[in-house]
Amino acid sequence: MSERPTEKPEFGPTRRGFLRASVAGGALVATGGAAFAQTPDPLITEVQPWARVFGDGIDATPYGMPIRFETDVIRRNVPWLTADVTSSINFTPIHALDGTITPAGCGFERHHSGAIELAKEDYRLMINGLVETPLVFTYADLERFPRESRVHFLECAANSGMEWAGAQLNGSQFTHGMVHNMEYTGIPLRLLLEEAGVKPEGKWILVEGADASSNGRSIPMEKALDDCLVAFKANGEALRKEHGYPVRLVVPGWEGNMWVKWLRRIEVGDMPWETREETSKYTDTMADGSARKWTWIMDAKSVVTSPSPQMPIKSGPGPVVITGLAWSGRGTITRVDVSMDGGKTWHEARLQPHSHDKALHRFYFDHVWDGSEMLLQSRATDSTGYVQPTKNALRAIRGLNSVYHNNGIQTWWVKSDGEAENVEVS
Ligand SMILES: Nc1nc2c(c(=O)[nH]1)N[C@H]1C(S)=C(S)[C@@H](COP(=O)(O)O)O[C@H]1N2
Ligand SMILES: [Mo]
Repeated sequence: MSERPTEKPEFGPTRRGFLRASVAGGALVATGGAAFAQTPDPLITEVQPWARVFGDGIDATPYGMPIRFETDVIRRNVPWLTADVTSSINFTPIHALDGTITPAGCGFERHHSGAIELAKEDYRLMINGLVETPLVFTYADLERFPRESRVHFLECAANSGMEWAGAQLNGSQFTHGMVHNMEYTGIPLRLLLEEAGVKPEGKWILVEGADASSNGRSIPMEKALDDCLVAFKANGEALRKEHGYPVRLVVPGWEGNMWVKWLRRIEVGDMPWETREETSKYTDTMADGSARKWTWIMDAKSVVTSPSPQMPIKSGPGPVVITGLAWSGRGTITRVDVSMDGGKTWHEARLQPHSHDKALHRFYFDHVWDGSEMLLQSRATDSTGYVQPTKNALRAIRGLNSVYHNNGIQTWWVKSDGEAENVEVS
């Protein structure tokens, strides 16, 4: 019997040296050398348990959930904000996501009277008021109208609202997580309004939900006929219960409160209704006591999602991917700059291509970190040329009484141990 040479890899100094030399100009530099173990690594050299068995059968997960190692990528709330279950807010784990689409299962929720369960068979949508023919649609009726699919962000007007007086919540999930971005499939609202026939005096619509709060809002006819969708799918599947199943309104670029869930009625009128949601709420009291009203559009905003307080730099000095999100209710994002010294100097980040109008954009800035402290910021510019302001610039105009529409620049203080904290620079 002839002796055959062993096929087991050897990790003597010579071979290691060869590996090191062969990749020195490429992968080794890019990874900071972290991938090259000094001793034989059983994860490379040994056949692992998962390679010796059959995995789960395909019918084990007819509707899949994330693997158990990812169970901390979840919506979270801030206990002092949600005193009871019927007035609830939670936050998208934006610190742990990448790309731009928010998985429905972790897209934040905001309900004024809880999330209701409404079956398609029980669903009705009424259009009444200043129309030629008042109409009631069933879910099946809606499915027969021409539909479109579009990606849009939804941001609650109160996102970052707790930060008006100063840095407060420690994590991008909590400071900026009242935003999600999904691909909606729905009927242009214009088609349904045309079906009913809007009378010439019809200049506004009132939109209401089927939940107890009804969340009524007035929307000018111009916007209703422009780009609103009566949506029944998000990210390809039926809306989740908490996002308005079976039908919600999509109002691209406008504050989340107008995106009525469980949409049940659209009334056409000749003036706004002045509902609770647009008078005592979703109106800002200025420093002099006057009210700033009808602030529908979400202005350009951005945030570094990693590194951030929930995403410290664990790998020490060397290459670090600085990444975040940027969006504008007025169009697209044309540029994002990143600062590591609290806004003194700026560096243009890489914006991911194929971004959508009034949708989240992803930016990256690849940095070789020397381990010194950073005051990390991002600053978005949108397609109208508007540049995201500092928090102090906003306060100079709007005072400190506001809750809504805080789109100021966020600062993370990244310390030399890689931990990060929510701070402000003056
Ligand atoms: N019917 C109804 N629609 C509603 C609400 C509600 O409580 N009831 N909340 C509004 C608010 S304030 C926001 S920010 C968004 C939140 O949408 P989401 O829960 O899908 O994130 O829905 C809006 N639409
Ligand atoms: Mo909201």
